[in-house]
Amino acid sequence: MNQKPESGHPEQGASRDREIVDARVIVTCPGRNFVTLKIETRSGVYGLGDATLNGRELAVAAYLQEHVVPNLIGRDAGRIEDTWQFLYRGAYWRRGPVTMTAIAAVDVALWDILGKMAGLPLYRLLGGRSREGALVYGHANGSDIGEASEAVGRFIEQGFRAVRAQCGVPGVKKAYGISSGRAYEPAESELPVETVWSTPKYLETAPKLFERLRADHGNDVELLHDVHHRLTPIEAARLARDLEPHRLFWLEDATPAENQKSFELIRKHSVTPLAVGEVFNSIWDCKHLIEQQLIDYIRTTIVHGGGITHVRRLADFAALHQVRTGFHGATDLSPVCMGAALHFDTWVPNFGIQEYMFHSDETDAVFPHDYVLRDGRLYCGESPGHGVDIDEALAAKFPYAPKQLPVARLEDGTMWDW
Ligand code: EZ4
Ligand code: CO
Repeated sequence: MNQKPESGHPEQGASRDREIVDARVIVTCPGRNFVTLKIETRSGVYGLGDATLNGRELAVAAYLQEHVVPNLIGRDAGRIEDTWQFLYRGAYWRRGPVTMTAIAAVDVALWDILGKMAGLPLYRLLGGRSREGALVYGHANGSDIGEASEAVGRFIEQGFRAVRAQCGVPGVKKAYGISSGRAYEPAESELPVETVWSTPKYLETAPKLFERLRADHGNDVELLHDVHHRLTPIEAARLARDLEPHRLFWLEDATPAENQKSFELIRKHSVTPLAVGEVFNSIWDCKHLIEQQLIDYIRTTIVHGGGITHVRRLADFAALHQVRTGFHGATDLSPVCMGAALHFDTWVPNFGIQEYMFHSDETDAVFPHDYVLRDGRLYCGESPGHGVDIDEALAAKFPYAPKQLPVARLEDGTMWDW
């Protein structure tokens, strides 16, 4: 594991500079929990990787601390591919959200170090710029259709070209995606909040929301919607068909995708573009979906998909089937993930869109970064690496606070998908 160069090898000096001498897991809660891995080299250059898995933060922290960090000390930080293979192929228990988030943290930190040592922004290491900025979509929501439409209007006024819209469902307490004032943060309490779900009521409301949005805001703005895994395949097919006249950019997570073939049913009935994959962790979770062209956008992003090394393979595979990227970008993904994702978005040829919710001021202060939002697009910076840092002294002032995501039950009490 400690590949020591032969004495007299020309790389010896450089390789000694790249030796990993420290790796630390930093858990902080500036408004919400984040887990960050900081890897330091003998030369003093360090890299950061996001390791946040919403509601399961300490599982990843322990995986890193107990099982990964001891393997990192003494390794060459420049051997990114070999380290990835060591952590994935070398682990008998592979894949799964905890493992793949831990691997992602190491991988992104090593790419960050490579960029800093080369003096190059990450997108240039990947192959250079394919576009000036990454089209993003914001999150508009309201307790009813009227409020949701006003919220969409506010996003358009701010310069957003694409907006995700969610609204309350009459008769449903706490529908997915509806905030009470502040930015939407679903992980609210130490034990899961129990929400109630009614598919018939939702299927009544959702098409009316988009009919109203097109009437109020016209056809120029791109509109998106997240079903959040609540429908069966045939119900999802009906919703996709009912939404067709309103020309969505995408319909997200229309049905759970453990059974990838279930999307064949939706495709048979509708040309509404489909997005899937924020809960996926590897290429194997979407192989059939992509090969059979059952989806249009793949949402698996860097932090939960094994880092840049694996998501790059996934994006290349998707490109062969004309599937484009649409990375998850909710606030539970830290600015470190967002920074890395934006460099990736700047390079990846088959880019579609990037999700973006504003982080709190406290989060932005803990994670200083150089990406900026302008006219509905996010632009990565030019500083070496991914351009996101951590203020450790400030992070220490926000101790971890246990919080879990809600659960959903049908009106008769049956457990459902949240
Ligand atoms: O519920 O990130 O598209 N965005 C989403 C998010 C997810 C949260 C879960 O941690 O579905 O709001
Ligand atoms: Co989603």
